[in-house]
Amino acid sequence: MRECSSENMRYKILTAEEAAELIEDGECIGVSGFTEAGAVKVVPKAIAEKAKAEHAAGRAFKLKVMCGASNSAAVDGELAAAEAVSLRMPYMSCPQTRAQINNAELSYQDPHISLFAQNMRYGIIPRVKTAIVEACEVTDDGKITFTMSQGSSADFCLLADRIIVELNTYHKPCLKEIHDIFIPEDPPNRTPIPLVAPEEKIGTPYVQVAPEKIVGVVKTHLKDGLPPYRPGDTITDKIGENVIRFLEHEYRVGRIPENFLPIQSGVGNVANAVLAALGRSTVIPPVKMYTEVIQEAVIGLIKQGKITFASGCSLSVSDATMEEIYRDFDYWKHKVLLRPTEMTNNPAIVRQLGLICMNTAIEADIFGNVNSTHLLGNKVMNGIGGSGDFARAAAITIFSCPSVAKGGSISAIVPMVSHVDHTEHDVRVLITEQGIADLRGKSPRQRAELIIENCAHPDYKPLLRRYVELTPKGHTPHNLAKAYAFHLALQETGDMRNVKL
Ligand code: 0RQ
Repeated sequence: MRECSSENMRYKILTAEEAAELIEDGECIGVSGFTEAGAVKVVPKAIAEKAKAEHAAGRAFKLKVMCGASNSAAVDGELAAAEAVSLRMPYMSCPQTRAQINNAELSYQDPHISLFAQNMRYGIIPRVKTAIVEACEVTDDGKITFTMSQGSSADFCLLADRIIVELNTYHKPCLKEIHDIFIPEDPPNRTPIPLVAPEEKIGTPYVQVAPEKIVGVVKTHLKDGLPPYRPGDTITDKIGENVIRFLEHEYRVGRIPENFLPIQSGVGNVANAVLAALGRSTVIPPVKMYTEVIQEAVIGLIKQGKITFASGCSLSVSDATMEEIYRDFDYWKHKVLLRPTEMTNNPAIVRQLGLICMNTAIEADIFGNVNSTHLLGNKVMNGIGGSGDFARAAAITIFSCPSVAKGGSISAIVPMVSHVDHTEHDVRVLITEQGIADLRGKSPRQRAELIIENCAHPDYKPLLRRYVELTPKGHTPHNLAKAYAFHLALQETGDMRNVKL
């Protein structure tokens, strides 16, 4: 069905090991991949082997690793296992990387993803020396077309001194029809970004680099290897239903326009359940999506006609779905579009399009502050990802989570979050499987009442009410002495229900 257009290309063909040999200790590398989608597949493994050999020989070998966001087991997993990473940016979700971060063996910086590329261009964060990117096509005049994701790969290629391309012949050059790369000028010279609808193309399908920078091409023929879609459980299904019930109500009363608003949805189990519930709604009309990760559940909704178009920076779908997309590419090329994260997560565009943004919390407090990243304040889970980019700029910001975790021993609704990612000013609606708290226009005391009554688990309602009663005066019923009593009970007894107030 396809033939790589670069059979007689000008670039040097390298093995993964030869490519790895180019990478030196202390270097900053920029690696493609956003989830497993579009991740480089063989060079990172070879770098990990090199790191192990260097360590065995008593030599230092650690790299600063820049990615779009979370990356594959081949990138994050193998490099972390080889203890080859000194700094990782931005978002990650890899267990080995997480363990090293939480043991303070690896520096992790977790910025809002929309600013990541601009900050690298400004020199605020380390600039990549070598970009290692997966492409479906690379032309002799330096046009690189990515595969299933963009993230910050275009910026990595433009900023790097040299580029190693993994040319994956499993993917087809026709993918250029679903890519749109637009890199804005830097302030103060930025002109308005000319994007007014999710389906609009405003850039080029490839990144143009100086061909001399491409120091080698490594050929592969590999799928992304994402597992099939996992259906939700009763709790996540109930959360999904509550989110959609809220949106249906807003639509019925006319606070969402007739043709609805474009939606953004986070990743993970809860996000999948929300999308599944959207598919069942007979009230919400077909919608467009302007999001970060286009995940598997979106594909089903596009086929169903519920989502008419999805713009994102990563097409994070199972191998079987990818095959389906290739089989009917003439249909799909009009349904999905991939952009750099600087565009997908751009708060100016989010505000302009009036997105409904739906992301997930680890815990929320009774005033609406949300923690999406940390356990007990000091152990990072994954990172903020794009959730902050979307939360503040959205037309409606919804955060959701199960009301309890770990069999009920942890309440997701607490007096005060142990880490703040999204403040009470950004969080407009909080939803659990218990119900919906619409916080818009509510004072802190009203918010506390709504969140406790509508979102907290019944086991924790009396304890949270008692906390509010402890502080009868003041604008915000916040008690400095007891604010972390729930967390301390968890730390000391393994169960927040043992809290003493
Ligand atoms: O752990 O798997 O060991 O049981 O956290 O929790 O409920 O399965 O939820 O998979 O949707 O992940 C916030 C982490 C939620 C994710 C987070 C434990 C719980 C379980 C996972 P187990 P769930 P999800 C931007 C979108 C930040 C970035 C973002 C995330 C595990 O959604 O990283 O929003 N978000 N990006 O048991 C201890 C608690 C806990 C807890 C849950 N309070 N204490 N453990 N867990 N609550 C935009 C995009 O488009 C991508």
